[in-house]
Amino acid sequence: MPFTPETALLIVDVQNDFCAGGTLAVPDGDDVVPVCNAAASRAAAAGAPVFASRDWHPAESPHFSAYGGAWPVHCVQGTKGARLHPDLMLPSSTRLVTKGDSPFDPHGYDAFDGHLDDGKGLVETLRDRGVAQLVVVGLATDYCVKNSVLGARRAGLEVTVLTDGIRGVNLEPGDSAQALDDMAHAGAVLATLDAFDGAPE
Ligand code: VGL
Repeated sequence: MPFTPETALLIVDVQNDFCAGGTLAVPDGDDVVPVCNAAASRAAAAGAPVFASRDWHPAESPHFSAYGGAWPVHCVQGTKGARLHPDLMLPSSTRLVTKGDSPFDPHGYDAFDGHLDDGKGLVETLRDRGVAQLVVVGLATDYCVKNSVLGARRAGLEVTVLTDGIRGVNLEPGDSAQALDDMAHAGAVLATLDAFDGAPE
């Protein structure tokens, strides 16, 4: 089932703070970058729209342990840590989905709770484009990837998760395996990029 104009690619939170040297570095997080780039280039070639979500927290976010949340400070609005990984090569038409920017929401994991630069949500934006199918890659398997996939399933989208294009935090061993189970249970298909969209000649 390759990319088509009715498919969208969602690249979740491939930001400096989730990669090597970041404040919440996901083990081997950088490994997703080449898979994201290949998926983005195949999506663009097929006329499939590309979206990149970003965690975009206020400096005093309830998501951070200093303010009652679970996490070290990361992806603070306007900082280097919040920028997309410098090696990501995305089509110029890629649209950013901003999430986690509320000073009140302690989670902000689901890109479907986020908004585009025009203030619209992802569901409405995808519906306007006639998109019925979503392909998901990025960070982290056990948080924002999982929650965005579940959000997409609740919105009635067909979802494929590219397993070679995701990596997990694994605060507890097995968290990523559990997340894969949860996504599959919700009806998401798990596949590698090449299985989803055969390698180009
Ligand atoms: C994420 C942990 C904390 C993610 C965000 O992007 O998956 N993980 N905040």
